[in-house]
Amino acid sequence: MTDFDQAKAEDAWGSIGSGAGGDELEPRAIHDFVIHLQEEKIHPILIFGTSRSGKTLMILSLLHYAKQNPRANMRIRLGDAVFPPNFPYALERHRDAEQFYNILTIEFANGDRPPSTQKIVPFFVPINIEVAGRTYKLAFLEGNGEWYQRDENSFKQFKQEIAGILSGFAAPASIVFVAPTGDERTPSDRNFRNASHEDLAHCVEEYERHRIVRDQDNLLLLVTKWDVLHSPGRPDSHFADATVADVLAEIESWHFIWQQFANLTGPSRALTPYSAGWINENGMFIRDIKYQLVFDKFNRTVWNWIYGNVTAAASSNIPPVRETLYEDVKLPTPKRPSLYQSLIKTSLWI
Ligand SMILES: Nc1nc2c(ncn2[C@@H]2O[C@H](COP(=O)(O)OP(=O)(O)OP(=O)(O)O)[C@@H](O)[C@H]2O)c(=O)[nH]1
Ligand SMILES: [Mg+2]
Repeated sequence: MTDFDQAKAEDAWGSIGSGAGGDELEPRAIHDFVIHLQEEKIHPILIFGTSRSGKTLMILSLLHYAKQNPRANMRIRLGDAVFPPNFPYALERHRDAEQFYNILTIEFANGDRPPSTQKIVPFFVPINIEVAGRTYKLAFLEGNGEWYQRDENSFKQFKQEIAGILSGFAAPASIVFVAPTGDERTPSDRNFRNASHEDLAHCVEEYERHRIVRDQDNLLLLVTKWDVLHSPGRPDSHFADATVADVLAEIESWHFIWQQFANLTGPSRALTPYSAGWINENGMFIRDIKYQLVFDKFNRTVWNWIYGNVTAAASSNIPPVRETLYEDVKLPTPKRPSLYQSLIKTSLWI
């Protein structure tokens, strides 16, 4: 970190808002936490989305894929605690991370859906990822969707831990905005989706407000529950091999989140459809080995994005070298810019 970055990081603490719910944190504690992340070279993956948008299932599906799959080409394990030991609830937060990594991933593998995340404080699931003898550290943010939802016409402020990272973390961060295509229980009901996207657009605004230096960040608009929109069981290829046109046709009408995301300046932005599993309107997983490769592909795509971000953040080259984990889901170099490329600089089309 340069002196300039250090000065900026020190300056930013005054502007951190207070957290909604939970205890008020000391600015010094948040400062030390963010410096700890930087010193330990832990790459934060901040995940925003309303309740039932698919945050927890996405993390579980990614971890399950990496833990179980020989095609994953990487080894992962739970990393050390992300919060310094004297940080409020540090022990409880790490226990939550252990439970998430050791138990919830197994329950997910057995076909159980996780209960709605109900925590007093956010926690991170720290992951060490080893590829070709090199280890990188990252941490997935896990928290309640309710923290990002409008309540009687007003939004809650971001939790201080999150605002602290956005305003004080001097290295690049990864941010995932989770935008569901709908609710599997009532697929034709637009209200769930619209409310979720409106609230998510506010998260993008908050990101912009807190994150002044954001050029090196990578943002992903993750279009979750893709199976609700395009059933895997249908004979067309919209589920398994969505084209740019398929996805644009859907998201162009998403006025709140799509406009907010597309108009954002600074960081690299990407977009991809995603499904953690085929789940029907009764909340049952439909397991069909025929589609496993498609679900694997969704996970490989997101891991590729994460790995690219983590390796670029760790790179000492200028410009930083972004490495690829999976060639099969690598973005082909376009021959000429499409409408999509003029809207989004980085994409994950496969
Ligand atoms: N069809 C389908 N349903 C999904 C998918 N992902 C999540 N769901 C459904 O949505 C529900 C909520 O998913 P979660 O991952 O727990 O949502 P969350 O964003 O973590 O929600 P909170 O913890 O309440 O903030 C799950 O129980 C599933 O029923 C998906 O890829 N496809
Ligand atoms: Mg959750």
